[in-house]
Amino acid sequence: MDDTNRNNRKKNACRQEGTLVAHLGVAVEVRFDATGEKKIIRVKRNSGHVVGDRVTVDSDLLIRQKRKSQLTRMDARGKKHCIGANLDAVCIVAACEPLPPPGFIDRAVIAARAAHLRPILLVNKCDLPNSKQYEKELKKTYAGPVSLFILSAITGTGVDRFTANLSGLRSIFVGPTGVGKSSLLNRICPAINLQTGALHESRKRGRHTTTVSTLHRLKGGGELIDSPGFIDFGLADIPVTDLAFHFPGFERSHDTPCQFRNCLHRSEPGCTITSLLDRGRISQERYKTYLSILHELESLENELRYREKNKRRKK
Ligand SMILES: Nc1nc2c(ncn2[C@@H]2O[C@H](COP(=O)(O)OP(=O)(O)OP(=O)(O)O)[C@@H](O)[C@H]2O)c(=O)[nH]1
Ligand SMILES: [Mg+2]
Repeated sequence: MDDTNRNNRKKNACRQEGTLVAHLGVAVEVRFDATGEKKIIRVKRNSGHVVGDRVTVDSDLLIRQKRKSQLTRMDARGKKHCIGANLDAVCIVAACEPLPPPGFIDRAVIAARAAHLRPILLVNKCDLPNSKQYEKELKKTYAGPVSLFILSAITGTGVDRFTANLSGLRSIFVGPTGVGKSSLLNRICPAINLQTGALHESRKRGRHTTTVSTLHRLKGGGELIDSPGFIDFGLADIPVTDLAFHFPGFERSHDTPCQFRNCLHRSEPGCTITSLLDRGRISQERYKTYLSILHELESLENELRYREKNKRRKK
């Protein structure tokens, strides 16, 4: 073996492939494929790495590999956040206490579908007396096109039925603070023992107990990511003409395209969605919600266009 080959072999020996399993701000934790061992590696605060990223580690240098998929949201100030990488499913956790902000579930379903991920709706805290009415409302709106599970992290109701669906998938829990994401993970895998936090007594809101996203292997196969709660699930990079396709409640329209490819389903002729609405096959409530999200996306597109124009003018 000549010197170059020997050096290359040495180099490759200290290169290891792995998965980013926790993001700690200025450091990340990587789990190596070959040994299963974990190592903390320092990174810049805004490195852009997220839990689920595939990485190559060369001594203390971290090289991120191309992502197969990612889930992104936009916060109230218009900043985009990648929440997880190389995912298969997004488990949207909701509860009757604290209730998610209006539109949260719809936006989460749309963001998941737009990223080619399977949305799963989890209605946690079914042991609470006021859960029944909430479950009924969510079932009416989402059950069918979106897989929906009613469960309780406290009593364990419905948890096995849900976890039977996770094998072989990498899923992420998303939801507002206090809905019970970490409690559910603890129920699924008691050994993980994540910190959970009681709701504020008077306002019945969560306390942002989880501050770091972490990826966990499940006994029955599959992986689950616990993430910190957040309330703004702004949609990022979804063209207005794609919105209806991802919108929960419009699935009936998928088989019959509208007359115009760029139809926004307001008053265009030959529109499948308004026709289904007229025949009562799409509910007024779903249509109204669609229009409000459409309006929001249009305003965002206009703002981005305006900013681009200004940038070009300044150059
Ligand atoms: N009654 C009832 N309470 C629950 C259930 N699941 C979680 N809780 C309670 O809800 C509170 C919040 O739970 P967490 O698991 O910390 O919620 P989280 O969604 O992880 O919150 P963040 O980490 O802040 O995003 C805790 O007091 C839990 O005991 C449930 O199924 N039923
Ligand atoms: Mg938590």
